[in-house]
Amino acid sequence: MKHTMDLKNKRVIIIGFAKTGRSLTRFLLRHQAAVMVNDIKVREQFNEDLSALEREGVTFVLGRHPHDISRQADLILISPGVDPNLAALTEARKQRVPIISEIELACRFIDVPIIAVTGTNGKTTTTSLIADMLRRSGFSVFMGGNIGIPLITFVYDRLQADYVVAELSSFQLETIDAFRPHVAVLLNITQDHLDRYATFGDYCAAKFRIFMNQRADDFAVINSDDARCSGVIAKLAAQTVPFSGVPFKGEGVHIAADFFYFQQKDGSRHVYSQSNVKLVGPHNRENLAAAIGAAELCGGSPDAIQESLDQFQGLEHRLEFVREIGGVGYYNDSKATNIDALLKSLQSFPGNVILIAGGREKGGEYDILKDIIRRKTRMLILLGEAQNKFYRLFSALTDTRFARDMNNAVEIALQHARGGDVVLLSPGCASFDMFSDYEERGRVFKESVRRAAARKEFGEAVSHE
Ligand code: UMA
Repeated sequence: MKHTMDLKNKRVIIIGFAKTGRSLTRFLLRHQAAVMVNDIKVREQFNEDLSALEREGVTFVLGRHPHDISRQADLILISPGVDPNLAALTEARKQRVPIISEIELACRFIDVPIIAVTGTNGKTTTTSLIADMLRRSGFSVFMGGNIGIPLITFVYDRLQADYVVAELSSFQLETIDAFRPHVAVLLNITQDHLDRYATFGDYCAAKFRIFMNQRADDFAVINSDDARCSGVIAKLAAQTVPFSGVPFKGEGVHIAADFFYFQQKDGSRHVYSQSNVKLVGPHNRENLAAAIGAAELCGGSPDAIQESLDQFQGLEHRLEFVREIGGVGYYNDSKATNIDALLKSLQSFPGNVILIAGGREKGGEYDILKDIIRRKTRMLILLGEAQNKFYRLFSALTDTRFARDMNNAVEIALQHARGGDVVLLSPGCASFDMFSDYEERGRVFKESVRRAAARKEFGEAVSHE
């Protein structure tokens, strides 16, 4: 899909200087653009010396987003975390200065097929599975995007690959223009990021942009059991390849009790066994089905796909088994940053869950959790800014406690857990009220569990003496 952009001597403003902004800066300097970086943070908030980049010609405008900054630009590149409705960007649109995302710029320089994965939940798991299935099939793969590696690094580092597999967020898709994945995967859409979008419809519309430049020789792998996702099928130019728990005619993946069936256009099938799959929960069945569909469309070999299904261990912070203490399983699902992800993690256990939840709310309808919290939790331990709201919503349904911090939450869980219980960190909220990100939150949880286990073992050793 390569149609390169001439950046030499172009005045380019990068808004946001973290992972994306840094990668873009390096890339643009190499292309001899005149680079200005604009970030709301002040200089002292950056843990690095910016003067080396200044010596290379980069101008930093820090501490605010000046309303008229676009007057000095031919192009604006925004980081995903920056809201495109900032006043400075509204002004830029008036000045007709193009505003694009990093993935848009990257795709102009990528000449291998892109497999793009979006959805509210399951993106990282599915992206990693597709990359794994294709690698096991003998292809070279670059994996990047929302997963933490900006796509532009593939271009900057002059990497070679047969496929680029990209996890994409709605934020990244908001400001694409020509970005066109050969295979676009839409996993599910439920409420999330309602602190950024005015309506749920706006959030869905951002996700659907993944399909907007696809053509008849491209593929859309879509969860046809999700009404929000399947509603878009009739409007697509690409060939639809659904995945579903309900059998259907035509090309796609059908999930049955112990098998996945990939049905080809001619009606013939590849059958995949689920018996050795390690990922738990119904949502992971959907992620696996989507990955099979994408890998099959890219020429993945059935043997390699089955091997991946059997061996893929799951990812850190996603229903990650931490350890057992006294017959109680501790699970880290810190990546569950929205209501639907919390719902899905509770669906993955039969019951007797001591749930640690809360953090910074992102909006949405928490009421959908009431029934499952009543049925599956023995105790709810609350953390962070959402504590009071969660208490109001759920304390009548289960034994509910407040925790001061993660250590205290784990301590309370340890005191009350009985053999056969599950202690589950699945916050249903963002982490930014107490941690730098969900990964730090997950690591602190695991460290607290490790310390609790050591204390318990030590305590037991003492009491035996
Ligand atoms: N900033 C401003 N003005 C603003 C907002 C932010 O100047 O109004 C500045 C901040 O001060 C900071 C920088 O912008 O210096 C942060 O930019 P960013 O939030 O885009 O952070 P990056 O490090 O570039 O990370 C982004 C994605 N972050 C977000 O979408 C919030 C990363 O996804 C992604 O891995 C990375 O690009 C590479 O593609 C993370 C994420 O949380 C994992 N994604 C959300 C999610 O998964 O729910 C969508």
